[in-house]
Amino acid sequence: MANENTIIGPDLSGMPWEDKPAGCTTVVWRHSENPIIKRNPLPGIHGIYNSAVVPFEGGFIGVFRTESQTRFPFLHLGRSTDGLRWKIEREKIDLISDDPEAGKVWYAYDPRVCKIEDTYYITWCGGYNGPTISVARTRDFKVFHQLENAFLPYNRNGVLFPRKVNGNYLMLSRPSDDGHTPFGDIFLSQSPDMCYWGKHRLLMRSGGERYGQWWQRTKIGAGPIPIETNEGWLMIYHGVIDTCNGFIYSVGAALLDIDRPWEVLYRTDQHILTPETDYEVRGHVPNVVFPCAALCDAASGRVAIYYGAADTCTCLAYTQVDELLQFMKANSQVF
Ligand code: BMA
Repeated sequence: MANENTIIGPDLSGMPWEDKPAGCTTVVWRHSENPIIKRNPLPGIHGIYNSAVVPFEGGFIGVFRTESQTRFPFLHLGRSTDGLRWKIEREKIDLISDDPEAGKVWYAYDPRVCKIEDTYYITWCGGYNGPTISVARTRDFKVFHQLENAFLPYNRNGVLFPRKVNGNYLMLSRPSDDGHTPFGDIFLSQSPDMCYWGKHRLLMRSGGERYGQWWQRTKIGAGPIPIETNEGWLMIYHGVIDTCNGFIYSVGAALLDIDRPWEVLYRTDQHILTPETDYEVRGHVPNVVFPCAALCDAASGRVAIYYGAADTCTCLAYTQVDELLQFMKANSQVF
């Protein structure tokens, strides 16, 4: 298939990549050496997963959900020259806050990292009398300033857009409950200053009886930072079904209007990645694939998706943006 180069952004030829294996018929394919961060990666750490990676100073840097034997999650910094082999710091990220109340966050998980202009923003699910969206900024990954929580509890999966649209910062999020939420739709909110958030718009509903979308019928949540393309914002997200054996987390994709991103143009009417391999169906929470970051190369249209597998380890999968857009157009249901 011709490569139409639809990503708007920098070239990143050094990012991880493997061509689609011969005979593979799916639009997303797994890295051959998954997981890239395996179970028990460090002494006393039994899992690193649902984590966020960005290019930085000629290599890659990441904010990692790291769990010790307490299973209480914190964020740790990691560095890599190739995006595959990671050196994770033993100490959690130290956050500075001007207002001690804003800094009172008990736990931290499912981070995303978004570069906007010359600043990197980290959003994560922080505990402030229940889960909500916490935010910090850094320029150098040495000093981290924690900002105000974006929303009231309870909320999860806060994902920023990589540039302002119509003068405002944009954030996707998923209002939730204080437990293993059995519902959830994605909303889009705007802020002039990264402190006060409003103009909350319903973006996408979970599937259900009416739509025949059982893989995403229970809840949905945004994944990596949306990727700007010349056809719209490519949003990769997770969709969940409740079964008699618990939740199953899969991955889907949608395309949002570039100037009015609260409007969905296409949305895959089927998952593009679902738990199938041993490391996805076995682990601390079986049957979870949970994407939190994507690297992409505008020159080649390559996309590498980082996802947590079974709440235990960190994996990679690949797609080609023009192929994914074509797939979405041919297999779309918007609701
Ligand atoms: C969600 C979050 C994720 C986790 C998923 C599956 O509610 O807690 O971190 O991967 O459940 O356990």
